[in-house]
Amino acid sequence: MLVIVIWAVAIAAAIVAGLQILSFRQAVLGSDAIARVQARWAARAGVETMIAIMEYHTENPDPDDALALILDLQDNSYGTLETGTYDIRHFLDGIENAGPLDEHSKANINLLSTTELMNVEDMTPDVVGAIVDWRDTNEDAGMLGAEKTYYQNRGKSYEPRNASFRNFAELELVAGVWPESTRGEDWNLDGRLDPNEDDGEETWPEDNHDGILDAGLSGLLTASSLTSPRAASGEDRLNLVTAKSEEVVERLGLTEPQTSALLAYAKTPNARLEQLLVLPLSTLSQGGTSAAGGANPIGGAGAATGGKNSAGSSAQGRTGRSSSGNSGATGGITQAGPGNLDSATIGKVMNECTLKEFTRPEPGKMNVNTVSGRVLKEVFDMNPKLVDSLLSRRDAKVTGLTSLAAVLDIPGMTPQILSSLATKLDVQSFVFTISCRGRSITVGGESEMVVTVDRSTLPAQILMYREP
Ligand SMILES: [Ca+2]
Ligand SMILES: [Ca+2]
Ligand SMILES: [Ca+2]
Ligand SMILES: [Ca+2]
Repeated sequence: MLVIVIWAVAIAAAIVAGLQILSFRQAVLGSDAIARVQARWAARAGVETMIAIMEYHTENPDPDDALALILDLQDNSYGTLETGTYDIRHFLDGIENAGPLDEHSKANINLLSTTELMNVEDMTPDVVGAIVDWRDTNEDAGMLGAEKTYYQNRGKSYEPRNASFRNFAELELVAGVWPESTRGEDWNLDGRLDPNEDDGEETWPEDNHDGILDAGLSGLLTASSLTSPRAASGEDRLNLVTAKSEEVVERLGLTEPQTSALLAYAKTPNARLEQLLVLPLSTLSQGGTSAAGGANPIGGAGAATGGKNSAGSSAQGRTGRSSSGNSGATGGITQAGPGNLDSATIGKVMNECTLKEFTRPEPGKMNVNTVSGRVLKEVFDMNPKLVDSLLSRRDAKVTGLTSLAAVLDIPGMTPQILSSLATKLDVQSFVFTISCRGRSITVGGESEMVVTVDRSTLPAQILMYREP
């Protein structure tokens, strides 16, 4: 009898033990699931926080502080919740930064000329040809390009967009482009250095195990930055072609003669606001054009050719001005000379005005406050010394550069170079990519979200969402 009892107890104990193991396993499974959910919600909380900050700054812009948004995003890039934490960061130019990546820190592939595309590291003429054919609206393949038939003949199920690239990943569809070159070490395109991206040849992808993310083309190019009618002040840009002079006086604080000269210039064919940096307003408003010809961009050689044209370039203009009081040429009325605008005012005109009706978002300029030095040096072939002084001027300003005119006086800068730069650079950013990693506090689950957000409209719009 006793034997049976002992035996029964032993069986019961075994059953209990078995049940315990089972329920322990289930608990582990359960807590894994919980950890995943917690991590995912932590990541989500980080993304929502970033979007809320972007929307706040869209509603409450500070035209006197170009870094307000960037710093606010940075300061909140790490957060702790009851059940988890999140952190948001990105690599740019080999340095890891807190906060979302500003898409306006990179060159928009939809805006690059053939020459600029060729400047990009490891780019070959056939790839450049295929990129150009991909985004141009026609079906005429360039010498080394590739249009619809090329893709058809290779059994591809898609054809060139014949319009702007919608996102960076689309570049991998272009003939001759390989993920190895678009992604470099950043195989999951999240802008972060993941363990497998920094372990040498141990796992895919190949990397050099140096603790720095080499993101291939994705570190230099974007397709997401965009234009907006929204000016630095938050108001819509004032279209000088159609604006009334009262509006100009009120918005920009110009004098009457300055206003009429500015409006007169806005109505001339080929008027460009960047020209204000090169020639006096009085010259421009009377149809004077840049003697420099303008075609010469910011390239290294430009520094030499652009030279000291600034002060004396307005040969034709001067004659008009020196004959001051007299009837003078065609325009006549503004002859008395509205004077030149000072550089702060020129900056304001460039920040707040436009010469073109805004119909829909187009590929965006880069933001001088976040722009990658590598992009300026490599893609735009800018003089490296000039880039360095530009970046150190920017980094020295607590409020960043609120206008491009603020760099007119840096070493090596000329009005011509700056005017050319102004066609590519601005002081605003609308599109950011949030790469957010959430961690569960309890068991250490992880979850990641990569979200591209356009804050130019309210509510902000999500352009892309991924959980890599
Ligand atoms: Ca085409
Ligand atoms: Ca990565
Ligand atoms: Ca690896
Ligand atoms: Ca590396």
